[in-house]
Amino acid sequence: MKLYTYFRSSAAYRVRIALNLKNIPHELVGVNLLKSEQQGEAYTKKNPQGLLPALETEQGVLAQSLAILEWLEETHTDTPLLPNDPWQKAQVRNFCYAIACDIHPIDNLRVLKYLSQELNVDDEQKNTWYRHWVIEGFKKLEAMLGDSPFCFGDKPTLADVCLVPQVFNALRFKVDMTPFPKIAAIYQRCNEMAAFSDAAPENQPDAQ
Ligand SMILES: N[C@@H](CCC(=O)N[C@@H](CS)C(=O)NCC(=O)O)C(=O)O
Repeated sequence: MKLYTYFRSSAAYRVRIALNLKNIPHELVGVNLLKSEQQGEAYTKKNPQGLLPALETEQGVLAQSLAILEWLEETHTDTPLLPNDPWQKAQVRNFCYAIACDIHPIDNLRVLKYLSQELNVDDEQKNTWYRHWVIEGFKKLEAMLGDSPFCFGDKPTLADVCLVPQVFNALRFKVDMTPFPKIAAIYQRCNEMAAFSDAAPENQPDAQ
């Protein structure tokens, strides 16, 4: 399999973590978001949405990180990242969607670029926008967490897979994590595992 990725893409980071947790051999192919390579013909032929990540498989190319995660979960069952119980599974998905549908879309590159390039918002205002929506989202996530070592239980699930990249981004934009002790502790615990740390942006071949 080939994963089209950019070191700082948090949606690609989710898939990198899952591939590592499931020990799935794969090749990383860099697509530089700062050079807008995701909009070039070579890439949009594979993923018409022009966004990262995309996973090239024997069956074809799959995009949307959550669709990729679910497909990996169904096709590589040795290390499950979703609980068996339907109710618990729905809790994990609820947490994942809160990140991937409600936090990430309003803070990603094309939104921030539109704010600065089209609406002439300055860097400070742009960063305030970013931090505001992440902090609002993290308040809700913190309230959803119990006292388990990982988001839901004593081993990582897709909830942790989605949480870690979002926290990485928040720290990059200097979000104060003090009000979110549960999220911060889970982030630290996950990063003690090689599957997470190997997937971290600074450890990617295309890291700048
Ligand atoms: N919902 C999509 C989000 C994809 C997405 O927004 N990817 C970002 C990188 S994290 C991207 O390609 N941004 C390029 C752009 O905004 O032009 C997913 O989960 O895969």
